[in-house]
Amino acid sequence: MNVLLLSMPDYFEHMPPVAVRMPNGALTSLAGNVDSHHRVAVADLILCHGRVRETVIRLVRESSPEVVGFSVMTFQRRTALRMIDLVRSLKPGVKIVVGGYDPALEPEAYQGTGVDYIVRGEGEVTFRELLRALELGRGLEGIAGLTYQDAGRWRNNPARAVHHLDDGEIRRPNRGARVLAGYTLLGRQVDVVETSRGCTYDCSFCSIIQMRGRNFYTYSLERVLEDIRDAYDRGAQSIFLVDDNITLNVRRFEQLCHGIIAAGLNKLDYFVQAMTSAIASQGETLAPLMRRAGFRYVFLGIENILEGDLEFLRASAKNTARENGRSQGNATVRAIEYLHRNKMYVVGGLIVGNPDDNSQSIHANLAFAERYVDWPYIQHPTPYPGTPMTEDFRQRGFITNERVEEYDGTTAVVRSAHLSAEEIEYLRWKAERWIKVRHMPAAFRHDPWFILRYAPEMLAHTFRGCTLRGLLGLEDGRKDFERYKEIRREERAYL
Ligand code: B12
Ligand code: SF4
Repeated sequence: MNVLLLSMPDYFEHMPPVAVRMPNGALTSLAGNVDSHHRVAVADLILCHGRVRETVIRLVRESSPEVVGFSVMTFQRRTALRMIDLVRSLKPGVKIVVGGYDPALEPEAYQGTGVDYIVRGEGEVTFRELLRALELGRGLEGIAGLTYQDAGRWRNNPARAVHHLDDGEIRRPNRGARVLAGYTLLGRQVDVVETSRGCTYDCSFCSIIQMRGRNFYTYSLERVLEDIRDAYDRGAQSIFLVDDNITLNVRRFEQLCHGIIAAGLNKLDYFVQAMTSAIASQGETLAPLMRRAGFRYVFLGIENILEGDLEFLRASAKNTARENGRSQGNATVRAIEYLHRNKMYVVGGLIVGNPDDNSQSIHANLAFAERYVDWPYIQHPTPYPGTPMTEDFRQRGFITNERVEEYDGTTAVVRSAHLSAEEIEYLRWKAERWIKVRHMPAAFRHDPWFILRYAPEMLAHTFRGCTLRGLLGLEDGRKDFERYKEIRREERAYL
């Protein structure tokens, strides 16, 4: 069968396509796991900004798919549904499959929309079995993890058990299926690699637990190194390790670093998401090793620097430093010091706008980011489907915006007890622009040509909506903010 797999073009404030165009790891993993006689084309639509409609029309013509699969996050739902209509209009008989966090956690949103099949949870084996059943005209009732229509009614087959990853059931991704080019992270070709799946914590804002439960499974290091090698052979210069929480097993992470060095793959730049408590407690030995392995940016899920907010986010445990099993207070500063001492940059993940936040508590977090983090990744609590936090906000009546296309993490859609959603977003937006600018010299030292060429575009993105008068304080900065919001509203019409 001919299969076309698409990821959505929607991006959010911290990932301007001029600087960041990352592949979607799910699609190549699906492509690597269907039976080998299928012809699969993978297209990440982040690569064709401004030409989304034309590109989809061309891809449908060229690949003539019998099945089209969509990978969708919640803020991309509206675009996905529009694109499904477009694909159907081009090829009425095509079968449409959706998967990823949004369809899995809110399948009802896709029923009655032109979608034929919804894949819940991990997709490799479910999708493989679905293609087999469609090809052979078999029934679908035995395919775990599938939601489908039967005699006009939607049926949810039982959930599929999470894969244990160490048994070879999931084969390596097929990057050769990609039909678009141009992936980049600040000018270097980037690829994504998974080494593990899952997390044993239960932060209230995170979708992972609802998706797959609290667990942690790992691929063999041999497979991981082969996967990195494959990405490298295809031109990658940077690797984003997309694991939910690779630092759950620090010994294994250290072995991976050693493996990368031994295989000579430390000439690549690595980006990883890490837990502050693990870096703080093991950083003495772990951080220098990470540096030798090529790690350059470390995303730290700091979430918040105030205890009350951390409790609300259920993120206290992962931010607590421990020594000999004893709590030694907040781990964040210590983790950051280890990373900085070893010449790595900290992408600081913070969440402001929690239920009890007022302007002082938000300013305290912004001041922390200004002082300690190299690249701020500050977001607002966002009520994604199925998370405990969503339920909490709903009960308090704090959700002020139900337009899911704005659930991108940097649009505040929830108010606090003291501030409106708009005010929360304004405080963050105003401070964060300047923190980002401070990282330009470091980025310039690493990639001078890229920065020289694209700095104007990157700055224009960061300061969208701003006038000189506003920046100099001669005009109320809120006018700049309103213009920014308007630009953001317009650019969400990807199709
Ligand atoms: C790495 C990552 C990123 C990276 C890279 C994204 C990319 N291009 O792949 C970066 C840092 C850029 C990123 C950014 C964002 N992310 Co992100 N990200 C992740 C993370 C940690 C891993 C994704 C991944 O690659 N997993 C590995 C692949 C193999 O697994 P998978 O994506 O789950 O896919 C499997 C199934 O879902 C399913 N499947 C998926 N698609 C499809 C399609 C079909 C047809 C089928 C059949 C099956 C299927 O099968 C796949 C294989 O088993 C996830 C959390 C997680 N555990 O997945 C969050 C996550 C997906 N991100 C999330 C969000 C919200 C964002 C942001 C909007 C804001 C933010 N919080 O950072 C931005 C927006 C990005 C943008 N486009 O601008 C949310 C989505 C929640 C939701 N309900 O939509 C998640 C779940 C994290 C969370 N907060 O809980 N992200
Ligand atoms: S530690 Fe990270 S991956 Fe684990 S539940 Fe919390 S936010 Fe999600």
